[in-house]
Amino acid sequence: MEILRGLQKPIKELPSKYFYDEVGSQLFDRITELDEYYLTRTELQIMQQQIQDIAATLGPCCMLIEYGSGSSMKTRQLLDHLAQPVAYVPIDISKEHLLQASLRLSQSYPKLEILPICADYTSNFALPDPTQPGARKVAYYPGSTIGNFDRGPARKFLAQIAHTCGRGGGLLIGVDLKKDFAILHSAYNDRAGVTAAFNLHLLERLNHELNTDFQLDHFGHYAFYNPAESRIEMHLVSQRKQQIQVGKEKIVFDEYESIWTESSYKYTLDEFGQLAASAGFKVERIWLDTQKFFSIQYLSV
Ligand code: AVJ
Repeated sequence: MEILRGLQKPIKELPSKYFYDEVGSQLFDRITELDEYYLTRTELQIMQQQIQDIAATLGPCCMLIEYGSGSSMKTRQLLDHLAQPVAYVPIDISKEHLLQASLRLSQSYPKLEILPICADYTSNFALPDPTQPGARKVAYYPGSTIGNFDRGPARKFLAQIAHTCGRGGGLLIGVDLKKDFAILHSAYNDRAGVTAAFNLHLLERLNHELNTDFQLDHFGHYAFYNPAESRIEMHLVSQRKQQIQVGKEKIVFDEYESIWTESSYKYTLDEFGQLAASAGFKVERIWLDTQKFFSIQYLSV
């Protein structure tokens, strides 16, 4: 299985998608409210300031497809301003979250057709047919979650979205930008230690779901910006020599050996433009905050 394979690699790693169980999602929500974590706040600010222009760019009568919709909080603003949206397709791996959010949305937007899909959005899922066929397809991927992908997989995933949306369609995406390393560093090393708790919770989750015996106080949170790779790397560092039982397998840790738990790539506008182009998109519009910390971009197919 994916987790065991990751821990058996010469450089140990765990996929970051496993952060988001119930407690992990709550910890992430607390991260988004931290002073140091500028991403969510800045993206919302851009949305609020530019929503008229964004909605006009997306155009009327589209089918909105959200990748990793979670509780669909940012989507409401979009739905409030889009002209006659035909359908909303939220895709999320967490079923409870997805169905609850869909129910609440259907109460707020009684005329909107809501077609939730419970799936890993990187997998090959089938799009449902809306009652009103032939609508332009617009994907929505906020939060700079694209930053979690390495270059190759990022291109592949964007190309898959381009294919799903087809000619005339597009993608509204949030992309975090390169900036002063100290600001990046603080965003992933907050004083209150919420990011550390979020990182360590991954081990707690493995303990619960795989019956492993990780001791959380034998690992430490370590996050830093790697300029050569343009990414924040988040690690869990073993504080001692230790062995962990994972099913029938023993995983041996040296003192100071790490598990790589997340990458969060940062882009210049040019670099992201090249990535988008290599996936078959054209950058139509870019909206920024005054500090140029974060971007929201509309890419057309
Ligand atoms: C939700 C993937 C965009 O990379 O900044 C926050 C997750 N990790 N703090 C990010 C995260 C540590 C976040 N994304």
